[in-house]
Amino acid sequence: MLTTPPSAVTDGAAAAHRGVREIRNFIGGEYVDGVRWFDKRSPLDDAVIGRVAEAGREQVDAAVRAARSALHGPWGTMTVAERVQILYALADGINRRFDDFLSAEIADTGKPASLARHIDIPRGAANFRIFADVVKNVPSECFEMATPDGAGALNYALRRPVGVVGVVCPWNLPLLLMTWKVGPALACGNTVVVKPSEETPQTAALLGEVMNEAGVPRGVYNVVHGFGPGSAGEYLTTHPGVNAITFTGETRTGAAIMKAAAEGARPVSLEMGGKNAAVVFADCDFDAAIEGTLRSCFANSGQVCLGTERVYVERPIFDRFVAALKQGAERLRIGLPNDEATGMGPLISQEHKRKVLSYYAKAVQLGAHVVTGGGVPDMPDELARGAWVQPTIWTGLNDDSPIAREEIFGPCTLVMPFDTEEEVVRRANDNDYGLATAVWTTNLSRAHRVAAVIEVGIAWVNSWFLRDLRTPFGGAKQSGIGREGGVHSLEFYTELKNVCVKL
Ligand code: NAD
Ligand code: 6OD
Repeated sequence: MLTTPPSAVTDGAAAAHRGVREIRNFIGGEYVDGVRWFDKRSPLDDAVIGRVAEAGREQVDAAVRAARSALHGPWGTMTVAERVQILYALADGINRRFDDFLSAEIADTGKPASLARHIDIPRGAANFRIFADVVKNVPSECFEMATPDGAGALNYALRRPVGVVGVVCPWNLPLLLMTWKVGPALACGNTVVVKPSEETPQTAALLGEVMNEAGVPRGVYNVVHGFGPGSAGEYLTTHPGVNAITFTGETRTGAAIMKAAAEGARPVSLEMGGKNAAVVFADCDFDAAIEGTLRSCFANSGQVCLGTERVYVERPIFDRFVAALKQGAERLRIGLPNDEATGMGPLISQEHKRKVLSYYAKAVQLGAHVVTGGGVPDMPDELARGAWVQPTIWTGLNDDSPIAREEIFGPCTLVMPFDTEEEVVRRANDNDYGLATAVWTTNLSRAHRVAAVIEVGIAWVNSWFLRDLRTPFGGAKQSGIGREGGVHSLEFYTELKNVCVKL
């Protein structure tokens, strides 16, 4: 029998003696169990910190049915103005529960509190507020038309929700990336079934409480926990009741989801992997380029899709740049989330640590010069089982190396020299991915020239991860399909309908 405890995460009787929390699915406005429990481990020390209720086909089906009936219920008949007020209430609700979201996100990811406090949680609120403003202000096109009888006709366009949207999320910025999809989906009048990453179930579950507090009708927001194949991810993306799927994660997962969506010809929006290049010209503001590159390589332990894993530096400043980057990386304090001095936390899991360390070993086998890092840091005994790795910088490999071609998703980067603008553009573009770049130069013409020809969805000049949520966001080549952000999100989350009125 399914139990319906009142809150997102509870210290259940079975688990309480270990200090372990129980994290449930959220379906039709209530917290429900699944078919089995799986463990959530802390990245800090690998201790079990949660038992998560895995949704089976039955729960996924119930979630999709709840979403469908909410679509035809009060949510579907609400005016845009009423929906906008609810979205503002959601943003306020996240802010009111700021500390709860902060501690849940930190527990799941191990990331520094300073990072989550300034980026992850505020963006969770902003993602509701901005899309409320977008739908409130977006105009509709209208054409007056002549007709043979002289009476004329009027054409206008209406935006209607696409229906039930499946939202499949990764673990690196859990609340930020989930609300980045849920915010616009709800703003456009859709209902959602969210499948958070198995590594980071807590903030999605907690958001259910805020939905109830904000008066969101039951069934508008649903959460099913679990894994990908043979679990909630597959059940959701193959469910015929899901009208559209929005996904963030690895490119090969996106490709599998695209195949699932082809059954039923359902639209997808895919935000996928990257192997992003920074391009540093000798005329850059050197200190700003170092500070920005340190952030783009090591923020969130390198687990940011927009992060830099290739740095091209113009030869006259190459040695000085590598020395300064090394100094900055070695100053990064590795530590616990709530220590304000912590600059870098652990990776998400033991499994991801093994993957990143396999690249550290491969780089050495391929003949890389390890400028700094390349292993695991010394940690106190109680943290020895955590997913800690050192920030790592390599030189001495070229563009053909797997280290320069494959996404590692860790705190590591390969620095390579270049001689001309034409050469660096060609080399930066010689990659299957095309998500983001950061160009560092004080030459305005060059900045515009390079930004225009680099094959990416986002080109930053003299900055990194500076986000205006009204802009198009997405990846070129194998980094993505479609754009979200501002009015671009409306293209995915609404059906445009032409109404033609003969006068
Ligand atoms: P992942 O692809 O392994 O998992 C993402 C989600 O998909 C998880 O919820 C997972 O359970 C689910 N999933 C896995 N297989 C599935 C399947 N066959 N069917 C349905 N669902 C399935 O990615 P991850 O390891 O969680 O995240 C890291 C990756 O995400 C990196 O490649 C990173 O670049 C990418 N990412 C991209 C962006 C972007 O905006 N482009 C943002 C963040 C992360
Ligand atoms: O800022 C965003 O809207 C966004 N989608 C960021 C993605 C970061 C990837 O890890």
